Amino acid sequence: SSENQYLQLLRDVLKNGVRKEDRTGTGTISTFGYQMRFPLSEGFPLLTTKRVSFKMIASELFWFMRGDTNIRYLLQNNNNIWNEWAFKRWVESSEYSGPDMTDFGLRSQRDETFAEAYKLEMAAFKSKILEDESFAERYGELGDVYGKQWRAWKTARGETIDQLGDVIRTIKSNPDSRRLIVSAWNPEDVPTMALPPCHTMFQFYVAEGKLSCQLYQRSGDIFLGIPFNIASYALLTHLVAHECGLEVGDFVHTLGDAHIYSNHLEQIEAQLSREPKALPILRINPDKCSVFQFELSDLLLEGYDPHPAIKAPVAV
Ligand code: DHF
Ligand code: TMP
Repeated sequence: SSENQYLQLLRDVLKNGVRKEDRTGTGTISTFGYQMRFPLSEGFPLLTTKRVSFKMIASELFWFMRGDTNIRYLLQNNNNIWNEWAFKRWVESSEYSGPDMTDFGLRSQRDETFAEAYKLEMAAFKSKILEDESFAERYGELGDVYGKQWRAWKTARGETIDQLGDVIRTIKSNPDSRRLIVSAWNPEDVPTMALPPCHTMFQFYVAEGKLSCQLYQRSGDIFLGIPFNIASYALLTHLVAHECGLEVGDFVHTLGDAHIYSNHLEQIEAQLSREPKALPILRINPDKCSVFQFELSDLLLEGYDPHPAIKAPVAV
């Protein structure tokens, strides 16, 4: 199945990658430039060699599509994948007066006493985001990340551009266009983002009644981030195809710096010892049409029977 493309990426980087230090201080094995292709008609590319949460992928994508950049919506949907990057801004702010949380990502892996204090602070932060709206407005914000750039890119004239809405309209009116692009990389906004966009830009392509999508990802955490990114863009392609009355073609995933963090090696060894299973099938509620109206209950993933999840620390 197309899962082998991902497993091959793991093997290739283990074999041919080079040691490279990185911003988080964790250390990686890295390679530059890599491409995978997932034919979406063969099944939905959610990994089966470890359980990956489809709910988190869907709620993160809905969050992008709403134009939302505040983790409050994610927390309301029990999605914790962006907490660390909002938390980082909070503990670095002048309003924070709790215990010192400098380098919490690395320290919580190395120091158990600190890890306990960090857990408490993070739990308090999450409750405050959920309960206190004005706190959430200030500290749940990640800056002008994906949602903002996709739906309301600021222009020099003080207007906004709905890149995703525009691209969907163009797919319908001019499917042969070679300009079906959405860019999340806004150089003017990069300095104020909690994390500059990893999925930098994507392009749609229509031929023979099928919609394909290619993503350029500048930086990819092969064990944690990439399984999410593959499924997220596969889901986006399905939703846009559904709205435009097209079949799904391929998801092409192009990577810049593709890296394995040095503290994910045992997990990857375990994953590579497993046999992939059949991919699940995605069903979409046929009564809904616009991609901006979908909710989790409109999606059904049939036949997802993965191997167990494999935990790993995320580099902050
Ligand atoms: N930083 C780094 N270093 N790697 C990332 O993949 C990453 N991804 C971000 C933000 N910053 C990042 C946003 N996406 C997880 C998955 C995707 C994601 C962030 C985190 C993650 O931790 N996944 C775990 C647990 C998910 C769960 O709670 O069930 C996994 O096992 O997949
Ligand atoms: P960087 O900004 O220094 O490249 O760090 C970002 C890290 O997050 C890097 O390991 C890539 C990873 N990442 C993904 O793999 N996928 C994602 O969707 C996001 C947001 C981050």
